[in-house]
Amino acid sequence: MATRTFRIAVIPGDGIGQEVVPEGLRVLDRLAARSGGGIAFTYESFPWGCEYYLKTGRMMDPDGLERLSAFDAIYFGAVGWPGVPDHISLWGLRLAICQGFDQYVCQRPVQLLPGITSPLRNATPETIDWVVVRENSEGEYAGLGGRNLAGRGPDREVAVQSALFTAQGCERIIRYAFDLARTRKRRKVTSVTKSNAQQYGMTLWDETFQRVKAEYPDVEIDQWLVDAMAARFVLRPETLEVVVGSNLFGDILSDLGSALAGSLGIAASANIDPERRHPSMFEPVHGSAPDIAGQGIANPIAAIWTISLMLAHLGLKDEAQAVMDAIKATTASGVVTPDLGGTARTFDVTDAVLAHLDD
Ligand code: GGG
Repeated sequence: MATRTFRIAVIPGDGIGQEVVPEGLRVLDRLAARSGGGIAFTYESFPWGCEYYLKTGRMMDPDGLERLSAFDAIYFGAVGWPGVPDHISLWGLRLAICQGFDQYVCQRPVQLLPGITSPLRNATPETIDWVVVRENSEGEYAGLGGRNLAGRGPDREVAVQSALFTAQGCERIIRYAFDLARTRKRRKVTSVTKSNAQQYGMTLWDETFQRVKAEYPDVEIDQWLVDAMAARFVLRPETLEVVVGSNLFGDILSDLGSALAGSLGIAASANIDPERRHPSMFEPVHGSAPDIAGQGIANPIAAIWTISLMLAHLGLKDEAQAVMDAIKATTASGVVTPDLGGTARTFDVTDAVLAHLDD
């Protein structure tokens, strides 16, 4: 049997990124070992992040994208650390890769796993189960603007930050959401904007949504304003299936969704180039968590669930499902870290996942 080898670029980044990424790699190694030579993963690790910045003045090397382009996928941990301004670290690494590779989809599943308690009174794994599709290439993260006119005097500086919405950018993310809905148990897409107040960019989004939906008569739709949607996440989560929104709204809503599913420590995400012109990048939603970094208690579930998303993207559907099943068996058995009310350490949780992979 010929071995299918997948080349993975590994960027642990900062803080707990360095603790959870090795746990995800343990899962990949176990899958390779149990495949009997069917699949293999090779890794190259990149030291980029805030420590690298403090040494070199750069979050990643100038030829970083070129080097990453040789890989089948990128596995990323977290970015951000005290001592480096957050906008420097975010733009220098995560956004440089997502935007540089036009990974215009950020897909973030929200699912209540067995054994985990949601802060919502009546939540069940059936009522908390949807996907946030975050536009990942433009919108509020276009980086357009500036700070100037400081010469006007102390406390009178002016800053401008503009959101960019293009018809093409809106169409491709909305179309992705509709296509995704066709793969889900309920074919439904909910679009989120704030077009009553954001009367230019977000009306373009709304109009594009209306145009694209005509091509998907089999998919149910609704369109909500983001403030009302935040309340709906809490009050009527069972009505959600695929939620598509701008870069900023998608980011905020997916954090809310993760909290409702029990913890940011379980939330996975995939930054995808659907056209596969470039490698896609897979990362837990959580950041570097300086408050718990180095203690060995970071929850590895988000990083391991992220591995499942990566496997699915690489065409390894059975392996992706096996990882999800092992995660669910682990949470159901109560082997969880302190963010979920448990006493397990990072390593213990991965050990349990690996044991369930062998069930
Ligand atoms: N693993 C995700 C991560 O490190 N995120 C850092 C962050 O601050 N992200 C903000 C954003 O992507 O909007």
